[in-house]
Amino acid sequence: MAVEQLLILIKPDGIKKSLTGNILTKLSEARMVIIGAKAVKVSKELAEAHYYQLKDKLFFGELVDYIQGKIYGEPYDRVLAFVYQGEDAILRMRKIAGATNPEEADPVSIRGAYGRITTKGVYENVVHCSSDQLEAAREIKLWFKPEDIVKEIYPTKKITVEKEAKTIWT
Ligand code: IDP
Ligand code: MG
Repeated sequence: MAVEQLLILIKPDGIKKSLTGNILTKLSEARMVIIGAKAVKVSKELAEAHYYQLKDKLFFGELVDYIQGKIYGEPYDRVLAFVYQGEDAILRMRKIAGATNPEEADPVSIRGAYGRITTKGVYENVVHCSSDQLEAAREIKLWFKPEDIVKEIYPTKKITVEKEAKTIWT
């Protein structure tokens, strides 16, 4: 058994349906720990980078709109992003999340219980769950900065950035 990290996203349909609590409760059955958490307004660039492997699919445009929450608008056009860590985390969390197609997913899984297929054919399946360790590392580095995670899970380095505009509290 290996300790793994993975990225979980509560997608905009999960936010819209007010399912955050239900989803986190369900995921907690796996006894993993959360080592990073934040709300993210997803840019087109981030959405396309996250789903780059699906860029040739016919549903790619709709998928990018979906993860950006375009069809829901304010205040649902965002996702909640989590980094979880634990023994065999990926396999165990994907089991709780359920199959990609919500109609084929175990009805007791998150996607089976709460997902739907839209009339446009997008699988609105409520959560994203990394599929393997390589993808998890790529996704976690895409969504989180090293300082946003309470543990150093991947090697880091220090760089000095000069004259970079930064927003701070007034
Ligand atoms: P996964 O989320 O279970 O890892 P992926 O194949 O990585 O599944 O697909 C990413 C997301 O793209 C899915 O979660 C779902 O929202 C959407 N998607 C995948 N396959 C289809 C499809 O055949 N039709 C419509 N949407 C799909
Ligand atoms: Mg995937």
